[in-house]
Amino acid sequence: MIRKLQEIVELAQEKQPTRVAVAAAAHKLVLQSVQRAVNLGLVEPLLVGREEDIRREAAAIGWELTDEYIVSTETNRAAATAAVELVREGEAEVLMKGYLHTDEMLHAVLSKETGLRTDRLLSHVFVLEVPTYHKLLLISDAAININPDITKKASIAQNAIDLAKKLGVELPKVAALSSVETINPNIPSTVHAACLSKMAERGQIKGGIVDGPLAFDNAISAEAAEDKGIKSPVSGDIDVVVVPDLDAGNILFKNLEYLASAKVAGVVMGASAPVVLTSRSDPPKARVYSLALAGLLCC
Ligand code: COD
Repeated sequence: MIRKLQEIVELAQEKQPTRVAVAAAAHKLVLQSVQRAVNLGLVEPLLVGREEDIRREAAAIGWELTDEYIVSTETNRAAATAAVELVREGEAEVLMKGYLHTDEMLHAVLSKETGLRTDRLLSHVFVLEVPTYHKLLLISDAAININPDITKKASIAQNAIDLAKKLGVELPKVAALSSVETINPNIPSTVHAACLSKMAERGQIKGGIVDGPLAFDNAISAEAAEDKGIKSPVSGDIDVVVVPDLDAGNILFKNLEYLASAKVAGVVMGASAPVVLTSRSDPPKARVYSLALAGLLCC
């Protein structure tokens, strides 16, 4: 079982470099992270965007690009479409969001005619290494599905379980989160969480143990659960949290990243290829971890 993000980097380094199409690549932070990943032997990039801008930004970080790295397009929207097309055509194995808005990237990915859709829901999974927790913690969905219903949450849980298994967790433990651990119809996430728990028991979510509703303290700490008299098969040892909605998930992961010094990687599951969807303010390190994670998932 993988316990550190650095282990993901090391495992990805054992493989051939992953061919990555980077949409809207003309930005210093984006190029720095791709350059770092190239130097680590993780990726072989196709940088999609305005050639002039890509060359200027690359020169600013001292990266002399060879022609075969660049695919020239005029606008961000065209870059997103072209990068998705490179993945569809098999020229690239992974799609990476550069300096453009998440929804712009996702619309290209979700296009019925030219996107990377499958019969599965696309959902994002953050993989966090939190210094105060004994294993990697997966958080989903904090980046794509805004206010998912129960059916979507079941798919979100399934995608996260599938990723946890790829990271070597045999039987992932999932906490379906809410603010309290008893069912209150006035708090819809408690009802959703209880349903997810039952759906896993009935085989509608496969390959993991799902329990909920759990508040974050009872999910993370067995003592906290015990103090409240909660008997849960996952408390204190969870691999995955399924969050009530995008806002809650986003606040949770940024909290852990900024206040608890968590290291972060992330990937979109459910598309025909892994998609790296880092935020525009993410440091190069997070992007490199995400590229390594995506590399591990493809092929
Ligand atoms: N998986 C698969 N198909 C989907 C998904 C999904 N997660 N979401 C929508 N679709 C399909 C629908 O079935 C439909 O066919 C088509 O895509 C359009 O669906 P809409 O109209 O419901 O979706 P949109 O286009 O309004 O929005 C989809 C987004 C993913 C762009 C939207 O949910 C979004 O903006 N998410 C938040 C992204 C974001 O800003 N994240 C930032 C936080 S870091």
